[in-house]
Amino acid sequence: MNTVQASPYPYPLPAKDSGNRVALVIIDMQRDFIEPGGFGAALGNKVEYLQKIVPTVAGLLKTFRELRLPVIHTREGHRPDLSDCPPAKKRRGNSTFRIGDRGPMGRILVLGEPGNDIVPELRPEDGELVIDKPGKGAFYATDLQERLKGLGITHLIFTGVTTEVCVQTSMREANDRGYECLLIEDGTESYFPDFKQATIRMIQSQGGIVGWITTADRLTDSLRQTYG
Ligand code: C5J
Repeated sequence: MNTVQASPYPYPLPAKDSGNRVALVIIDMQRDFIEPGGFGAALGNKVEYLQKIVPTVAGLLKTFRELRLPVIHTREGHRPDLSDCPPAKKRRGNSTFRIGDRGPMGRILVLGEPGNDIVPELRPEDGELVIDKPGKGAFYATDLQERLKGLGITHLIFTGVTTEVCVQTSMREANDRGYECLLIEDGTESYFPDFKQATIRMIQSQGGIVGWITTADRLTDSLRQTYG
């Protein structure tokens, strides 16, 4: 069996012709979180922290595309009438701009606005799944589970932002649904470095209660050996 060197122990990859598949999940690498003037910045966060993982995620995306393995992008956003945004979510934060308000990149966290776009370096290609999600978790109020089932995907590799909010929530949702989940340590980031470290410790604790942790290089080596 092919594995990825990971913590707390090696992560098993599905064999090439087993009918089970591994997919890359890129969570919310949107301008709203990563560039100045978006939702993240409106909440008082330093967006530069998140920008540094873009090349690493771009490298993984290239590998998955070369090996013809499936890729899933998510975007957190709401309908223009905000009918899918609970009032409690809109009230949160102590910011000048709230969800639906007009900011420098259009209406904050609203589908179709410039800020809702995925950053150009990671722009989805035709054939890649793009899941628009109104919540922090990628499975809540989306058809992600049905889409994964349809594609025979059983193993999910998580990257994106922010580690302790949308990435961790989505990974826990996936773990509860029976997916084998692996988080890429250098392919995820938080506005709070200690929150990222705490999330990594939580995931790999108790024998990998929520999944595994590895690095982009380790994953890439194993993917090329298994599927190249
Ligand atoms: C947040 C996310 N932090 N993508 N969203 O509100 O993590």
